[in-house]
Amino acid sequence: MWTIHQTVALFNLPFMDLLYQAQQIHRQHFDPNKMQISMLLSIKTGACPEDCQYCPQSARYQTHLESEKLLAAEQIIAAAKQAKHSGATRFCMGAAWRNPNNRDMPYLQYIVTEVKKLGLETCMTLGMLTAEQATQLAQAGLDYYNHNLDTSPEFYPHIITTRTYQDRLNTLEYVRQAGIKICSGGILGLGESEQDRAGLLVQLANLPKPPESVPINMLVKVLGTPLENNQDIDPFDFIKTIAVARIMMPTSYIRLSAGRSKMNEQTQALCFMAGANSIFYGCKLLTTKNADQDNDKQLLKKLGITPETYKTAQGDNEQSAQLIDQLCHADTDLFYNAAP
Ligand code: SAM
Ligand code: DTB
Ligand code: SF4
Repeated sequence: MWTIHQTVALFNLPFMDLLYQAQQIHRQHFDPNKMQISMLLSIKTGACPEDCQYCPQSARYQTHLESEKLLAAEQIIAAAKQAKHSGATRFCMGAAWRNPNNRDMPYLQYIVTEVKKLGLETCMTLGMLTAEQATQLAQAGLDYYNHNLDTSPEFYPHIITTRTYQDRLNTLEYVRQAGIKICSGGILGLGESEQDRAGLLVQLANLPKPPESVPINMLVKVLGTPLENNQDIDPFDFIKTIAVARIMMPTSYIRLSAGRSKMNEQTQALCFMAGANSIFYGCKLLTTKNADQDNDKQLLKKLGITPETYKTAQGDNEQSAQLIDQLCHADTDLFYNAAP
């Protein structure tokens, strides 16, 4: 079990010592030159009843976002095909819900089955789940469920009041019990202290089993949200948090998640050195701009990093070959374009 004291001690290490330790641990468990590539699609956008202060999709803030109802299955499957074609191994679908309605479960199960048939890993993030809903998604074959703890238990009530930290932990428990892999992480730049960052990582690392995937997001400041004028986080503090996460959760994938469009190449490279080995690729996150795809291809190429392959039941590795090909021939543009 990790303590706050131990975690803060890691944060206090000299930067080079911390990075060296993280990189050593990283190399014990992963190929340092491989990157897991996920693609995101918002399957239901905006008009969310929750009050998460960072989120452009909350109905409480005037963010100039066009709401969209749940997408039609054909639209989702077409986007998944393009993601596969671009070389992604995982397709993540997000909905701006507090929780899914039971009446939508058969539809969501159908989507999971169809996306899996394409030879992609599936991930959904739909808000809070009941134990029964988690079981239904598991039965459909959902590989990952994303549900972030976002920050420390102490700082959390300053950011969200419409559901509790314990609600989130309960959903993670139902997902785990149903046999779905957990994707859970947080956001930096909410106004939290280093102690809060340590608190978040302690919560994640001390779960009965740490999440298989840990997204570390940098706040995307969206006009109209209460956090629109937050201070930027120092890139070194961001890199340090990745390194501490890597040390505390040696076998989890750490995703350098939202915020890459505001990071220079050197910051991203240091995040990869600190142990980040997963990214969202594609022009859009859920509702905001992602890092430029051509720049991503160039950056990975410059660093000699290639996409990880997902070995499907059919042994289908062709999609990774696609992205490798595109990384090496940056002029071919076959990339996925999410809805504008
Ligand atoms: N509505 C569901 C929920 O909140 O559980 C799923 C979608 S929600 C948009 C998924 C995650 O995106 C949030 O938990 C949060 O960590 C992240 N997120 C949302 N807005 C963000 C922003 N402006 N910057 C960085 N991350 C953000
Ligand atoms: C996660 O941790 N980050 C992603 C994904 N999980 C669903 C979402 C980032 C959203 C950034 C703001 C937006 O594009 O709306
Ligand atoms: Fe709604 Fe999820 Fe955004 Fe919170 S983070 S406002 S629950 S879409």
